[in-house]
Amino acid sequence: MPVGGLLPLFGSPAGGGLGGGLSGGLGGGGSRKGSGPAAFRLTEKFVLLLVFSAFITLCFGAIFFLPDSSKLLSGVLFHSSPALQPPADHKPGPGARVEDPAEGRARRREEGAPGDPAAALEDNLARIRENHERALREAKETLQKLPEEIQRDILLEKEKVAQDQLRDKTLLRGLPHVDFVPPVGVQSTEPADAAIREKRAKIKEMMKHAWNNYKSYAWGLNELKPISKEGHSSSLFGNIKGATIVDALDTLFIMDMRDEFQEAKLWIEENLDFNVNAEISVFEVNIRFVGGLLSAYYLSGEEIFRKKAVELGVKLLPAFHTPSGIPWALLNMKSGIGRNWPWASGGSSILAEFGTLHLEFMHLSHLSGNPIFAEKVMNIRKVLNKLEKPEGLYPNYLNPSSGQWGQHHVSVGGLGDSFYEYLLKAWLMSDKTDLEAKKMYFDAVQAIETHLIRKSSSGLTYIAEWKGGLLEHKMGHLTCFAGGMFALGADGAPQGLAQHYLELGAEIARTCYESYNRTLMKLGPEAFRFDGGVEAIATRQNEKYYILRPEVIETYMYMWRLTHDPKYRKWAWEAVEALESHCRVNGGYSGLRDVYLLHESYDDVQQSFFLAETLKYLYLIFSDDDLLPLDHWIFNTEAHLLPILRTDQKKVEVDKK
Ligand code: DMJ
Repeated sequence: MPVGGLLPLFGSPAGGGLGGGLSGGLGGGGSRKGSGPAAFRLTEKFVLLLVFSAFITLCFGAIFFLPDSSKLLSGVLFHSSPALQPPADHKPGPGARVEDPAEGRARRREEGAPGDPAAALEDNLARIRENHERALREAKETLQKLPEEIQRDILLEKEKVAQDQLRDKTLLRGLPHVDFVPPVGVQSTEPADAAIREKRAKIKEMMKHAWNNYKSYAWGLNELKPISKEGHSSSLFGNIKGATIVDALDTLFIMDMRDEFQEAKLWIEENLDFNVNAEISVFEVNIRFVGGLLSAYYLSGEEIFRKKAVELGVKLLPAFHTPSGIPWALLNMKSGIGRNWPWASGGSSILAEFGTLHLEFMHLSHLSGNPIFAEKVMNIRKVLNKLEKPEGLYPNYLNPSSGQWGQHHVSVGGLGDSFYEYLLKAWLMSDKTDLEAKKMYFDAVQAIETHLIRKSSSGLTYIAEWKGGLLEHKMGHLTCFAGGMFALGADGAPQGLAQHYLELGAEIARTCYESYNRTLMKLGPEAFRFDGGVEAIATRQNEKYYILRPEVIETYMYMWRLTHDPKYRKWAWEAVEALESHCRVNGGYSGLRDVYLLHESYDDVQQSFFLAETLKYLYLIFSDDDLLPLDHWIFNTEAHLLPILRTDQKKVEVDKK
């Protein structure tokens, strides 16, 4: 795409005029609008002038007001020139520690008498000298920057200050009053059929086994190691604690495990702390923690969950401090400094990560009365809509600085998956008023069908991966969620296509079922292939593991709800039996290293999503449809519940008292 295509966006107040220069600078090509001195705008001239006059003032200050200022000036201005460095005999010898000026002052203060006027004067002068040195350094750095970069830095800094103010305000003043809307369909009736009742009870027992073991051996930590019987920590959450507790909340609630729900709530009140000095994954923390807390609030009406969700949402806002507004993947919760995964194509952000914030952020605005969260995610959409898509497809990588795509890899599995899911659900969650999301979803699905969806020689439909135009005939376990997505979206499909999308969902469900059925353990591998004479089978050792993932069961749940074809209950029950035979251990449930072996090789992790998703979807398959009806609830990508925002409820009711 010509670089100029981005300019109108970045010229707008939201884009802040900052990316125009950057995209021009990085994108190369001829359309460097706004670059070169002739094109300087008034503000840019003004900034340059300011910087220059600050520099001159500092030089004068240094000459006239500092003792021994000539030495200082030469030290500061010419410190990079070896000819002007102090003689070698002034340097510390090998092994000697260099004393920093502040340390020296402190030492001298300790050595001298208290209140020594000479020491105080020396102190003051040294401080002035350090400030001058810093100012000169900054002025020098600023002079080396392009005017566009200066302007961008000013805007980012302004935004950072505004967000810090918002955080302080939100946390100090408390949240506005919101009328709690009693949740629909959270008290389900027992299924009439005794066999189904029994199966449902069995799944609740599985939840108890997972929860009780977590409680016994890893309470308050993120996850459980069911073989070692101790806590498991994952770098995805930095040192935020309690991932299993927050992820399990809504499953406990709908399974009517009220005592467990109360102990989880108490732990959250007393221990859940986001003031951690560590780097977290913005995506994971959003889907599990923000999603889990929002869901618990909407089910129970307990204010603590709303408060914690908004507090965490505010903490995530600095991730959006990038020139394009596309957030960083990783964020230090204390410093607010973000970055991307080092392995991601040229410093790119990941489609499935920045594209999976929308649902939670819309609800954060709804519950806090502050539009900032919605603005952030709507800006992501705006950036995406300005970009040209190769063959109508969305690449997995997008550079947050240039606002341009990285590598042209496309996937409906890892790195892409939940972006598509959130387009569809954004439309549904808006009570079908967000027509932009609907269009983006159906356009994307059409391109996916044309370029990625294929049939194997025996007739299994699968979704391949696209690597810059070449197909890799592999489908991930993660990709299996798409069966449910196609079926859920069928209702709103362009004319005449509803039945087609329902059938496509059923075909994907069948393929994913086969990926389970063709293993010895009857649980699916991480990825399976359709080449070299195989179909729906993992051929590489590092793709044979199963980590208690939910996607196949998630698709069975949607297919069951939308068709009531009994085969989905049958397949789901086969999965329950396989989980019980191969993953259940004394200390909880464990993932498996190879599903094609006769004997289990455990990975020793009970993933928090096993309680949030796998067990919840299984429970729903064996419940009547009046439990969490799909026309009232949306499941976020971690199976947390968000109510559809009815048109008449969309305005937050702020208490005017
Ligand atoms: C979950 O955290 C979510 O479902 C996410 O969208 C994908 N990965 C895991 C489960 O496999």
